[in-house]
Amino acid sequence: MYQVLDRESVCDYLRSIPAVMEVLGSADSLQVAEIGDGNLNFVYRVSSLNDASRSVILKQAVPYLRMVGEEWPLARDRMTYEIRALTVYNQLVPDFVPCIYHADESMSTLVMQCLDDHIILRHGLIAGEQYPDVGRHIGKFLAETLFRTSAFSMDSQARRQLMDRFTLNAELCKLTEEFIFTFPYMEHHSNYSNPLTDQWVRENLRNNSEYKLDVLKFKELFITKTDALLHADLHTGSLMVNQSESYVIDMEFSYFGPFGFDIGQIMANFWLCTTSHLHRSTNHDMVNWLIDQTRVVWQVFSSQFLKLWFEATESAMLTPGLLNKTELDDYKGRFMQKLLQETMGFAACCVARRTLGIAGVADIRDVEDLEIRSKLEIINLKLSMLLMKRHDSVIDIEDVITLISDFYRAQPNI
Ligand code: ADP
Ligand code: SR1
Ligand code: MG
Repeated sequence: MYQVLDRESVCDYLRSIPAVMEVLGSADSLQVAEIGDGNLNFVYRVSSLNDASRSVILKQAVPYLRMVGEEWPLARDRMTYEIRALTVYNQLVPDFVPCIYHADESMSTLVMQCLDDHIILRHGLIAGEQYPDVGRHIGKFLAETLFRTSAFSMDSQARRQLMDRFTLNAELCKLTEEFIFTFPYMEHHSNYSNPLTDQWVRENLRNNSEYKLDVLKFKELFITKTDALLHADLHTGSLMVNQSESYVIDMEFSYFGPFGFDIGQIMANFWLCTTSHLHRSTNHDMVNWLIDQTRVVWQVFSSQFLKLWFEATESAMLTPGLLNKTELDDYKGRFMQKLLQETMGFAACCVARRTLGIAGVADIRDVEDLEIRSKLEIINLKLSMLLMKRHDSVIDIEDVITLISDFYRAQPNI
């Protein structure tokens, strides 16, 4: 029976779960802190008073959108999809996700490994911290999760059965359809407003038919393309990192969608932070490092994806004897170029939504001076429009990196 937990009832709830008590040890000395800073759910860190290293995270979905309140109902079955995706990820990429101690779809709760030695990547990047392996880890995570749940890897029936477990993540897909692909490009009461940016947006972005029609093309891809199981909310707030490890959290938006959406979303978030360092940093070290990490993400993703593809001889897509090596190599080359182009288009949408929509990013929204913030916002929007304009002509990742580097080199320090 579903019950909303609070700081008091969390302990009683956990005490009734033997697998969790094995981690926490003694049942009568638990401490609880609500640490959720996300938009949707409640997250508690529960630890032993005697031994703070014994800790777990309990995440519970409530039947509304946390960032707005009870007046915005939202089905709590989003936790079912987070549990399912985290279970799949634990099979595919156990080194990159927290392990599950307990999951209860009826209570919409997930109890998982507490990442005490890690911080949210967004927070670290804003502070100017660099993580030497993060781009490589993200590239590997993307290749393994996307390839192994795609028709290039799975057989047709098994893949459709897996898809079936994610098809009805309907409310969260609708949130994305609206908040990433619709509202930011029109007047809408939910949009963020900075009076110093609004007029520029009206004149240059919401009046730009070519740009809006391109956004619609990507909305269509988001709705219709079912390449692989996506995380679907893969931004720098969904990664917890330290100098040697990277963990992906918060996969409640998971569904079968286009490969490029996950890749484009994370790249967009690196570039949002790049823009913020035109103001936050006094030199271009962080700007250059962030851009370079997006190169690494793509390089590692594409080489690992192609390696897995080379090893997969039979799948829903591939039947031995259908294509010779030259034909297959030709197909792969065109496929990877098209995927990079789609990635750029999705990145363009993600940059715009985090600038104009309700769910902004701290990288930009935490800049208190409205004039400075507006300058950064307009840079983001110019970047989004540039990416969208050029997305279908990029040839390879060096082309993209040249485009991005030239763009940032042309911006003043703010
Ligand atoms: P939401 O779905 O509401 O966005 P998140 O899954 O992003 O919630 O979690 C909110 C916050 O809780 C994260 O930003 C992070 O600080 C913390 N958190 C979530 N999962 C863990 C974990 N496994 N270990 C440590 N902290 C976590
Ligand atoms: C109302 S949209 C809230 C946003 O927060 C989540 O993290 C997703 O990014 C979603 O789009
Ligand atoms: Mg979330």
